[in-house]
Amino acid sequence: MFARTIVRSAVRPVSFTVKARTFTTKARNTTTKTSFHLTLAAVGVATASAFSYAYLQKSIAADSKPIAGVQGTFSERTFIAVKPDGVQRGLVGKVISRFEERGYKLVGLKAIAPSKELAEKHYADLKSRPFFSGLVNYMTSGTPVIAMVWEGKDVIKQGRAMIGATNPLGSDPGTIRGQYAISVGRNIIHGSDSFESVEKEIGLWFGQAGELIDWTPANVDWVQADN
Ligand code: IDP
Ligand code: MG
Repeated sequence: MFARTIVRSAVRPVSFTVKARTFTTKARNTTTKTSFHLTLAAVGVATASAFSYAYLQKSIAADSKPIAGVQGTFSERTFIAVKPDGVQRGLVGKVISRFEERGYKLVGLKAIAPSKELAEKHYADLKSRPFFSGLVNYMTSGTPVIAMVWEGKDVIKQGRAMIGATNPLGSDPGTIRGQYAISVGRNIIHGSDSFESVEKEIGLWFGQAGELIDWTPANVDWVQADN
């Protein structure tokens, strides 16, 4: 797709010059030569782009771990999402900073405006609750959700502790909800509550191969070692 776009835009000026050359014979030769060279250049650029695109796709580190990591190890993972109210309020950076500064490793990140189907599946356990349809509407407002996968020691439990209680009235002031939210219906962030939820939620939001990146932080021993 990328290569096709380049070919189309690079070739367009050539067909324009072809029309103009009918006025004089001399100009025809020059223009034809120029057109030929431009076409060659366009083909060259397109081919190089196609190759480098294929190379880049291939060179991205494949995720070699189970989708949720291994529970109870340094590779344990959790699914964290800044919900649409957090995005509208410009709190994405604050949330990312908290997890980064704590020492966790970001292995997946994307902005996604969830479909109704995705929101309903994500919150399937709350289907019978009176606020369910309002919850789905809020999640599918068209404002993106910033979906993330974080990895590190005890990240599921620690992630929940950092986020704070579901109802901000009960969230400790140092938690994310305790600092940034006042209403249970607009509590800005989601975090998986168990290993089973992590498996389900990462599968829903990052289910395609290659969406999570396995990498080693340079400071890994300074952050994770137990001695
Ligand atoms: P959690 O997000 O802390 O895991 P859950 O009980 O799983 O809490 O609820 C999922 C989401 O549903 C909450 O984060 C909140 O956005 C919404 N929610 C939960 N309880 C209520 C409620 O009583 N009224 C409105 N929305 C609620
Ligand atoms: Mg929950």
